[in-house]
Amino acid sequence: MRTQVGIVGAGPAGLTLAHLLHLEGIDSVVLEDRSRDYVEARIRAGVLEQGTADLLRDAGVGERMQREGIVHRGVYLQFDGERHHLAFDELTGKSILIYGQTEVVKDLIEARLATGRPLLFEVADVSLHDLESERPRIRFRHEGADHELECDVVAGCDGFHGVCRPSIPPGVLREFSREYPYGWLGILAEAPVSSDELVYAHNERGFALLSLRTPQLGRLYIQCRPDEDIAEWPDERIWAELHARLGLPGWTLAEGPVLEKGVTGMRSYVVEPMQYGNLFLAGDAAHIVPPTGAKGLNLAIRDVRVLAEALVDWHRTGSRAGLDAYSERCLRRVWRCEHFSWWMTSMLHRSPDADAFELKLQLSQLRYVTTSEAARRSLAENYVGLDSV
Ligand code: RFL
Ligand code: PHB
Repeated sequence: MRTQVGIVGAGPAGLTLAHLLHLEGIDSVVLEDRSRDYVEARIRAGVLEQGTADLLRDAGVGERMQREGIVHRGVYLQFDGERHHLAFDELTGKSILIYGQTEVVKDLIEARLATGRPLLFEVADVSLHDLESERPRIRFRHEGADHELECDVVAGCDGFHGVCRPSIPPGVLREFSREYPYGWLGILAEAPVSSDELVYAHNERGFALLSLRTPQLGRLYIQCRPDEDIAEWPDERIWAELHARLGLPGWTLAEGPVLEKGVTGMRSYVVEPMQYGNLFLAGDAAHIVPPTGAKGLNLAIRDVRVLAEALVDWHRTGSRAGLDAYSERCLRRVWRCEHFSWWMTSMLHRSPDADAFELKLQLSQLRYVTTSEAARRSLAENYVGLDSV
């Protein structure tokens, strides 16, 4: 088998890349180790930057997103018993779109299958070879047979736990990381959503977030220990904690059946460079952010946009300048989002060893971002996505 771009991973990064390349007449093969059902059901992000939504729409995969996505013009920050609105549209001229990652992935899979080009699910034993040569190869098993795929380049879009990044020889990459002493316990609940926009709540009991997938389907999170045992969290306990952290006089959180629940750890992580020979890493394969800034999916899609442009340029002109600049171009945005996500996380979560000093600093910062126009605008422009980086 031979293709121009071998794509490992059918998450948002791999699927978007395959689609963008197809539109430009560049062939690819997408290899995914999970089943289609699994990939389409994996609940993750819910917030699309306007730039991400525009990209999907311009690429012709935004039809359902435009119909079913919910435009939000801002978010609420809650602390010290009060809820403050940040109007992103007034501050930046931009808004965000609520549309689940599961739906983005379903739309992209449908678009890929419609092209008739290969998207193989449930591949096993994926390994990369000759990455520094002009003919890198991917070996894998599929439906009981061994295969070898020869490519011009390999796109490593296989997430944080994938095989692409570990295929790079030791000593090439530099890693930067931070672990946080807490995680998020998230639920999906069949409950009418009690707020018109997302609520990020600072609370002495720990952070809480009210989000949604549809007006009838709430997505809610509470800060917990990174190793929290979900078995210790019956639904009543989760709701009680959500009420305690999000509740305000005169406002009640609506409850409903919990359809799904799970615990996610939080980390910040970046590798530099995002390239080795003819392997290009994109999305979570190269960087992770804590979810507080809602950046992970958006960054993954930005990476592959840069990569697609560089590959198209190479294909058309023979110049590798875009490919050579790929890592540096992406990392500028990656680090801006790393900082923003770390900053939002530090401002809103309670560390297990937090003292009164830390709490006072957080509250002071929260008051600053809700009262100073300059500070509000800074948060808003980062949240909706900066074009200048
Ligand atoms: P993915 O989505 O992890 O996809 C990688 C794919 O590669 C497959 N794979 C392999 N395939 C073949 N061979 C192998 N050896 C393979 N190993 C792995 C995997 O099965 C998978 O299908 O990475 P990608 O495409 O880079 O996309 C990144 C995003 O998924 C991620 O950044 C976001 O979900 C992060 N995130 C959020 N991002 C946002 O922009 N806004 C949000 O509101 C937001 N909320 C979140 C989040 C992530 C969360 N969790 C669970 C980590 C909320 C949560 C709770
Ligand atoms: C979500 O809806 O899953 C969500 C929203 C905002 C975040 C993180 C996750 O910051």
